[in-house]
Amino acid sequence: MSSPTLKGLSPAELVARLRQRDRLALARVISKLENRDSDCAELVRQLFSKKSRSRTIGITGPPGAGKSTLVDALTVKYRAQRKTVAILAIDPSSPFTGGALLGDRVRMLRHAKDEGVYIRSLGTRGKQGGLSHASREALWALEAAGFDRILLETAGVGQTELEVSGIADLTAVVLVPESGDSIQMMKAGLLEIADVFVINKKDRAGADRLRKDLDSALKLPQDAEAAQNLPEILLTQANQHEGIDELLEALERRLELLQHSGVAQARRETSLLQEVEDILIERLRASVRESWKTHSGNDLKRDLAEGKIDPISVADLLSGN
Ligand SMILES: Nc1nc2c(ncn2[C@@H]2O[C@H](COP(=O)(O)OP(=O)(O)OP(=O)(O)O)[C@@H](O)[C@H]2O)c(=O)[nH]1
Ligand SMILES: [Mg+2]
Repeated sequence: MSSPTLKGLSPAELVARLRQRDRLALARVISKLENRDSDCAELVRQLFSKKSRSRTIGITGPPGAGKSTLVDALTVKYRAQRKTVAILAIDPSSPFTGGALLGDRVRMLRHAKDEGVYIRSLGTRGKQGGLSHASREALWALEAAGFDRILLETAGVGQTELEVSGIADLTAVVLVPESGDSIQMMKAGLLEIADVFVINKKDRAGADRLRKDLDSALKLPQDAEAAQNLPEILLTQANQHEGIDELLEALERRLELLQHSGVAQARRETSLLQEVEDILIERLRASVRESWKTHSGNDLKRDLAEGKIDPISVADLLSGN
């Protein structure tokens, strides 16, 4: 992945190459971000400096729903429109990084020689805060490299997906007829994050039923503005490339709508504020750990364990209050 010709390049030089679409430089930069390399801060400064015309589409949903198959099918369509595509797969559970999972890799082989497609996956390495930082920053790297569309795939349904949906311009939630009833989906927070719903595997029994359930769940009493912006529901059979044209059109329509209504800008701002907060919280954590060392930390820990002092008083002492 790393090229000898990149050795010794400064962050500014690496990013300059990345902006020229040098794939090795792009891969190198993302790896450094993922590994929280000491160059990270400087890389981010360099990456963040320019406005981007890239649009990021988050694709999320339960394991095996067909997200990767959809991403592949969408990529084919975007390429037919001469749009460049970056695919970023975020796998919170996987310790493996630097390449797509095996099945995906086979499926993606068809794009291997296409300069207009870049595929990358990110694991979390179990570091706190690692996922959100690395994934946000990796997106900035892909934006700096000028991809028209960035497809961000996240596996599973949980906190990570909700978090990741915050960094995409638009989130498509993929469900399958087996996904269960709409009440469960509401509980999982999916209704709130979805801009577009995809019911994939429409060849299976229950797709229409799910569409009806979803439709009525979405139409529960809403204010007039919300009612106007209800997410569209699309049915697809991704492995046969069925319904993909309609899905792409719906995604593009929604991107346009979000752009014009100012929602896109508001989301970006919220995401950036969140990033600043994450950075500050991480720094505070580090400084808290440090203060246990510098003060009479061990004595305090013992007193706390023996009930001689309460937690609030310990915090006051550690923070110098
Ligand atoms: N019957 C049917 N199978 C499909 C359809 N779309 C995808 N599949 C199959 O479903 C399986 C899972 O597809 P993936 O695209 O890997 O699903 P995924 O959501 O990316 O899975 P994870 O990344 O593991 O969460 C594969 O065997 C696909 O071939 C469909 O529309 N109908
Ligand atoms: Mg997948």
